[in-house]
Amino acid sequence: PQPVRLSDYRPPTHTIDEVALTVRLAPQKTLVSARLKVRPNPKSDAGPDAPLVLDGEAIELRGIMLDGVPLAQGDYAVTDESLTIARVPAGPFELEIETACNPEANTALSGLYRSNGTYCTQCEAQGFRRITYYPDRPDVLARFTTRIEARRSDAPVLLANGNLVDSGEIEGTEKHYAVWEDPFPKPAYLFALVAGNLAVFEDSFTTMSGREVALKIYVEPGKEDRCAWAMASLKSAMRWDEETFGREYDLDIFMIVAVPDFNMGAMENKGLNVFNDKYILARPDTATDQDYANIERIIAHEYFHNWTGNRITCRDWFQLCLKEGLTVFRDQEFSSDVRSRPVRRISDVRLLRSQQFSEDAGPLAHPVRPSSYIEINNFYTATVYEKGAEVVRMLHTLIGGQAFRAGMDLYFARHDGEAVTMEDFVACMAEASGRDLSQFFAWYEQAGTPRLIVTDSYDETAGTYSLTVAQETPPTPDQPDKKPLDIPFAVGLVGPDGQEMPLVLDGEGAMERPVLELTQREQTFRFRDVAARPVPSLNRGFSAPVRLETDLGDGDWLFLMSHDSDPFNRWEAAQIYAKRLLIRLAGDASSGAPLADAPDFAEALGRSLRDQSLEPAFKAELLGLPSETDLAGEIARNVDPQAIHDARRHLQASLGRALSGELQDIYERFATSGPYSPDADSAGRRGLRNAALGLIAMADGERGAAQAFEHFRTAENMTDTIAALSALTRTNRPERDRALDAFYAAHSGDHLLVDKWLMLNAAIPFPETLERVRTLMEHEAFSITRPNNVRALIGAFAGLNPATFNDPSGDGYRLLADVVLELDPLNPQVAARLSGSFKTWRMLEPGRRALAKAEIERIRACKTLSRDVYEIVTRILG
Ligand code: BAL
Ligand code: ZN
Repeated sequence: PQPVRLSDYRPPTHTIDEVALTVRLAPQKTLVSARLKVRPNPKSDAGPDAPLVLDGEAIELRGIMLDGVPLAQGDYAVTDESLTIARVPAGPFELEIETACNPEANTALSGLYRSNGTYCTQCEAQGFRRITYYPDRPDVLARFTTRIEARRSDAPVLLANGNLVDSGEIEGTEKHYAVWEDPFPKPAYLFALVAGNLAVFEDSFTTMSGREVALKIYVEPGKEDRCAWAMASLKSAMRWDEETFGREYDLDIFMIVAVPDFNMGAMENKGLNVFNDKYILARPDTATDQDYANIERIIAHEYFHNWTGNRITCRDWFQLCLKEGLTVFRDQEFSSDVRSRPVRRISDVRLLRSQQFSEDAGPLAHPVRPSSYIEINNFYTATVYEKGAEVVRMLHTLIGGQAFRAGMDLYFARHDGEAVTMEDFVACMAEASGRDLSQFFAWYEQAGTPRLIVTDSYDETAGTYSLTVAQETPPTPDQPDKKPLDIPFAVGLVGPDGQEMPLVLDGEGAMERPVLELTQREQTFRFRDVAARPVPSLNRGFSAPVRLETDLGDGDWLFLMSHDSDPFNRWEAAQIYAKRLLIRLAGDASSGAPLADAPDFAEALGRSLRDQSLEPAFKAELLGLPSETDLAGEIARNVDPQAIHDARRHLQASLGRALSGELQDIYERFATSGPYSPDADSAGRRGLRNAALGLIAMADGERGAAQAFEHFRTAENMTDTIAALSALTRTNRPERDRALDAFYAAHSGDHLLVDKWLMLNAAIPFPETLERVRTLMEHEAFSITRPNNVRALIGAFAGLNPATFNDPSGDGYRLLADVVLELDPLNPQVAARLSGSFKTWRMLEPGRRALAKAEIERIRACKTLSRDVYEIVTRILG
């Protein structure tokens, strides 16, 4: 397969003004008639005589007419990927194309498919071409009218984008129809159609200008009682976007459909969002606090796309971060406002570190705006999404909130209805702030996580304190040399008494905002009026997505953990302390040396747990040690995943013992009674209590497991049930399987809970899990064609269970490769994502490295690989 390059971008030869689709649904043969109003694009450099090339894949062409005249076979050429009409009129013309597709056979879940009997579509990035022949690229924006026909008994509900303009029976048949009209021009990737037997949960929203919008959430019948939280989240997101960005919803109806089989989390189709049902359905007895928070976040994310993505879309797929980075930033801000800002920041940074930093440090590293791809679906990555959001956040920090809002207003005013680039977005920010952002732009183009090396010096006599910051971005594939970046570096100085010291820059005076701007390879900042040697608090709030290297010692981190006024950096200090400790312990575990306890760290944690000024959710985050993946990334060479696991277990057990008094006290004090509420405070209290339980269970095998089992037995909501089970899965005690069996027996009829059960099984960190996972693949609860099943069992095994996945026998790698090869012909997108689990193979110690490499090579040797998997394994092998 050939790569597609950003530098080869050309405007489309033709544009489409209107699309009238008629979709006659049938499980194995759906007929699609597409009437397109086409005209040559005056902006094309190909001239008006250019042939018309339409994309098409896995569809059967049944006929074409141009301006009402059927085309003969010699007038056009069809390949597996396209339909070309060599001679088309130099002015506007109408094209009518008849095609057929097979939704039932569509296991790739791209285009039109069936999920548990419901017809639904997924068109981003390039699924529309599996429905009809079309210029399937985001810079072709057309108005769509969609007529759907189906047997009423099969599909009583017929939905598409926009407003319903007609519906009725088709006389003489058992069929009915509905016609939907979307007044907003859109690219094909935002097209959606849903049809099936669905129940609806309804509400309404009055917009800031007083318009009434009907809100409808469609779910499988019987699940209407699990929609209230999604609806409340939607209304809260709609209000927030009005208040924060002045953005009002634009259609009279907003619909969400929840389906069980979906490649992604959700999709922002215009007026008709389609969701993986795990991000819609919630009841206290079926969903955890984490599920509730995810639902709120993802509902908001998809809703926010209506302006950042739909009204203003991407010129080409290289600009994916234009909508994704910006929309993730918006959903982060939303949760920060409606929940706790520091806690959301911590969870975003955890995600960034575990997913994006590891991506950026290995063979799959790519810039936030990539410059080439083989398969665009492989670029829905942590880099585009999470680092993309960090880049927007840095812009916000550099130019300030007011200028940022002015930049957004300008962006919406200038580009509404257009398909644009990152340059267009950044130009709005530059104009609104009056700043030159050309150096900043390198964040979009340069891959790799920058390292900041910070040294300091204090001159007691002069009362000055200097920070020298050097920046360095490591080489990444195709980018050996890096330019210095424009980096907002938020800092504070903490005095020996734990108080914040003033920041007075020598020669410049008191800093208005405590943010240094790094633009050179090395810079020194000198502060004056510094009465005593401070401890620097660096990169506050994680103002830049960088790795920090400092001379600070263990004592400094413990000091910051107790005294930093920036809550994020209090947490960060604990993480860094723990990371240093764990790396030492992993070294000891590897060499068979005894593993020491950590009384100083335990004492500092104990102080924080007793600190009444800290919120429970924040304390729960303090108790969460850096992940095994993060530690592997820090060690970076000759990684022994088992030693990391042993070190982390040891530290958890040791903290559990040292803090047993505090932890039991929390466990008892935070016991709740009364009805469950998903609000952030209540969730934070449960989170802290469950984090305490996790350490208690690690500290004392027998008593801990008994307590966790009792927690499981008496749980009154799914949050506590899952917390008990995850504490038990980390033990090797008989209570674990008793609880898992009881859970499955109670919930085998609920696919979302079955997925939780699969995930818990896959995460058991002992070698027997290899066999367990293979056995579960044969279980009635598992089907390889259901992405949620695959992610829950195989994704969790490879992603959440590093010790077992990296078993020294190589069996974990073999299992993953077997699944990738089996899944690839069925669902290449999900197979490719799974194959990405091999991305850190080069960091491993030589034995495991060789075994992993052999399995990746076995995948690559397959002659019939999809483009998706081919691209990932080729890049991984380098
Ligand atoms: N556009 C794909 C799903 C999402 O990021 O919202
Ligand atoms: Zn998105």
